[in-house]
Amino acid sequence: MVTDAPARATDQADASTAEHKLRVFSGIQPSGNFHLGNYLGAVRNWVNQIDESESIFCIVDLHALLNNPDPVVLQEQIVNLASSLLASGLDPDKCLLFVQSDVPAHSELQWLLNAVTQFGELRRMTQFKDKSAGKGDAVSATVLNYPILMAADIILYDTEKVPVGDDQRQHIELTRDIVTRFNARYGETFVMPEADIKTEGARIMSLDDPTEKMSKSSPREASYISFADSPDVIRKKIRRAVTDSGDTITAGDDKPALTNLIQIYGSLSGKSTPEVERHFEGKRYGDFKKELAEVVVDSLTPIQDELVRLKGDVPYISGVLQQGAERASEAAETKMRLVRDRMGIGRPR
Ligand code: ATP
Ligand code: LTN
Repeated sequence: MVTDAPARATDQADASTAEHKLRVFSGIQPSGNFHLGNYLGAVRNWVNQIDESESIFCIVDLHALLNNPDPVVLQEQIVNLASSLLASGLDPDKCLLFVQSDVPAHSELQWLLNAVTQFGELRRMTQFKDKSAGKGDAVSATVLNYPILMAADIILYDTEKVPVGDDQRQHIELTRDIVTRFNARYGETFVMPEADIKTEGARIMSLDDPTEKMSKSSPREASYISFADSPDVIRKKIRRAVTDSGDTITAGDDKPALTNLIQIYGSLSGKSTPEVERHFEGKRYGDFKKELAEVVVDSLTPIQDELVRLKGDVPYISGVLQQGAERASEAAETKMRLVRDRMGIGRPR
């Protein structure tokens, strides 16, 4: 069970004791179809460490506004994502799961952190460069300010470890800079978080373009394997996945497509890249893809069955999220009182 967060801020000495459970926080956007990259790069790692840490997971609906979602669709995506997370193994008795906007402290802290964040650091973020490309001055301010909200999400709960995929490394570096600056200016207030990025599965690429990361908000369905895909659709997508020239099943810098498929196979079957290469020595691309498709289907089917069951039980999903939000709010509010105090805002007390 997750206990009260606030003790953490002043309780760093605990870190060396045997009972200390690391505070883990991560977020995911309700921005489209939960896919294999989300699972292998992030959510599977959330589940794997749930017993030995105090975990908080957040469906970041405010971040998803970046894509201008239709309000009705956004609500559906929140239910879908919550169901996918629970079905993937996030046991609500062992972690907090809630929706970001249900805890208004996230947006409040985001505004306050603007005071210790520079325009130049935001403009230099790779994600800002990618998502603003070609838009000129019309680019939404959410794209620029996005990493400050992410920093607020993380540091509000005295987070020590942030399990994410490789694409979030830079945002966590910025979060660390924000913590350093805030603590230096206002006194020790926030815990310094660290990224937790695994070597396996941290960057799953698109099936139709191995130079681009698999992404929820991609308009190209063939680019990702969604947890909503049927076994036949999964088999078809893998059969049509692009490959590299040559005929051996080997990874390498000159073989981005095969490297990606080998990564997926290895991550799901628990094999290293050399083991996968050995397993497919002398085999053809077609044989590899057939076996890969079966490994993916077998791994996803039990999660998908549970996902369908949960999705139909909106009152249950809503109850889990409400309970998560209530408990997160208590921790967040205690932290916010300290932050407001440190910054000297609010009426005199
Ligand atoms: P969007 O396309 O809307 O940005 P996304 O698919 O990138 O969505 P996020 O909600 O931004 O997903 O990310 C949730 C988590 O999944 C993050 O920890 C992120 O690093 C991880 N993740 C996303 N895509 C991949 C991927 N292709 N490989 C590994 N991890 C990924
Ligand atoms: N920016 C992340 C999602 C995200 C997040 C967070 C991840 C929002 N807040 C806090 C970890 C911790 C993304 O786009 N993947």
